[in-house]
Amino acid sequence: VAAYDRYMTFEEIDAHVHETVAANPDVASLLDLGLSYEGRELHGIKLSNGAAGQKSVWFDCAIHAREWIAPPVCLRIIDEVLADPALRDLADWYILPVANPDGYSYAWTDDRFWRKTRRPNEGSSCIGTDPNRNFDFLWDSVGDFCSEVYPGSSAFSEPECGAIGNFVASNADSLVLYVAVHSYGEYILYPFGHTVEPVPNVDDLIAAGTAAADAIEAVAGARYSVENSASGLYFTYGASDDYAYGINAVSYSYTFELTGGGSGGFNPPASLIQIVVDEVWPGVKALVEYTLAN
Ligand code: 0X9
Ligand code: ZN
Repeated sequence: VAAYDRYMTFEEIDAHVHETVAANPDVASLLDLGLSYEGRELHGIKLSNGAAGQKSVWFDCAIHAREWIAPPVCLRIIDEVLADPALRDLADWYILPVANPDGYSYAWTDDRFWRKTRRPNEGSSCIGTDPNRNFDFLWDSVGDFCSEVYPGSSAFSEPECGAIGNFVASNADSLVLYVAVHSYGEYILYPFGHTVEPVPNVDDLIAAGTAAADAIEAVAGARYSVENSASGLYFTYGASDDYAYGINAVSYSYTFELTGGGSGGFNPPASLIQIVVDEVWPGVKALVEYTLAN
């Protein structure tokens, strides 16, 4: 079981992933997506009942480096799915607790509010790309190197994004649900980020998102707001959720924006971790149950 009374470093989380796989060889296996720019392992977990032809669901956390409240949610999902065979009968679960390990590590050592990757930009002293603008769906080159939302020199210029994108595209046959866990704002966002035009299955996206928000509210009283990304937040191009949905890898795709706290919203006290994972897990469960049934 992961620690929920303090934030874990990338090394601690990676070690926890390996220990979990080693301790549960019958249901857990290592999800190895290769290396980050600086050579850190993109390691997640696959949880499965081992049956062939299962549907699957995906969760990634902390593609934005400073959003430390996200990895505990991924770790909590792993704990829950390990403990309940019925959840593994619903689907295979792919969970990547730290999607941007270089940035996450840099946020520990140097800059608590770092957002981007750590790959240098040729011709600039400003480092990094916004990984959630780097996916190869309606990727847009607009933005300067120093911007917090710099989209990168090309779609999938960031190995972290390419690894996730490649996995999602290669597993389109089985995937039904993609969730990127971010902070903050208490939103459940659905595609697209580039338009407020309703997508074809918008009613299903809202119904599933609302099932999740209701389950969260039942625990917490916090009301996550279910919104189109563009109208609920702002316009974006090249985000991971829009990629998964836009290439038709999944019919259900979301970004969870968790509860914020501390300076600027991105530094919730560690005392909030347990509260957030306790309230978000029932939402995740309800979302997976809904999307697998519909
Ligand atoms: O801007 C983002 O990437 C996300 N918000 S955050 O504060 N965590 O940076 C929202 C992304 C929502 N999804 C799309 N716009 N497609
Ligand atoms: Zn984010």
